[in-house]
Amino acid sequence: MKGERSWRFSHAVSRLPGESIASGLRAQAGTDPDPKTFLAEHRAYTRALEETGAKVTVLDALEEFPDSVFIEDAALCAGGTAIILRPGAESRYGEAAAVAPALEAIFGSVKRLERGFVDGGDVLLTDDEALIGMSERTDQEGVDALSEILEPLGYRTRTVHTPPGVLHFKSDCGLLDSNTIFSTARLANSGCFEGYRVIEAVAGEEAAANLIRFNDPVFLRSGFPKTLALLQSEGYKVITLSADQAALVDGGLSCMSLRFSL
Ligand code: CIR
Repeated sequence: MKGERSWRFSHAVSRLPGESIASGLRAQAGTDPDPKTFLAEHRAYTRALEETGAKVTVLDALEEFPDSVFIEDAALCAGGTAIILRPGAESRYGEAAAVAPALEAIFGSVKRLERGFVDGGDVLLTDDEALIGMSERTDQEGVDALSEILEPLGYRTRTVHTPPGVLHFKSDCGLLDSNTIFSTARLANSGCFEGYRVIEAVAGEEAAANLIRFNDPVFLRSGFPKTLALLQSEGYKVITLSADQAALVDGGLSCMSLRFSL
């Protein structure tokens, strides 16, 4: 089933950050994100997705869930199906039920992960494969349960490992096209991308690896000039977007939308 289904999208769903984003989870204490600046970055992000021709639905902020702007962790859209996940952090568990009504309205019905834990940030979809990274948020039971849902949708499953100290599998990689993955060296060196072409992140710019291909452009976090030049030299059309506020709470570009075609 090779084609364009891993990067050509008609729709995206996103959720506004709330004032409570300053209480978002993070691995290391640091500066709190500023809700107003985050909102401005989020608007620029959703507008950029829309400018590719997609319909973008922006859901209201959920103050009771500080990390709910990172909507990708609560659900996965694959093969025309929305799957409600079970996020692995206790404070984020309720985000799954909270996103279900919006996805039911768009898809008509949804499937649900019934056991284990999976954060969507640990799932990299290619056209015919789901690479699922075991991590502090995603466990074997969740991988097994998700595989059972994805296989009838035409995805083989490859269980891979998120490097120690890295929040999510996709913190360190992103899809560039149906056969090409951009990855940090520390992740690529694990051999998890066998069969794909890998473009390695530039040393010192590893944080740029959390990029997304959404229709024609690749969206890259601004502030990584060597990565920008590398991707352009490889022939990709690149749009840079600030995600500095998301980064203060360990988020990036991929986490802030669900991307799919109907
Ligand atoms: C968290 O720790 O869950 C959030 N502060 C950041 C989630 C980022 N999501 C992602 O990488 N998929």
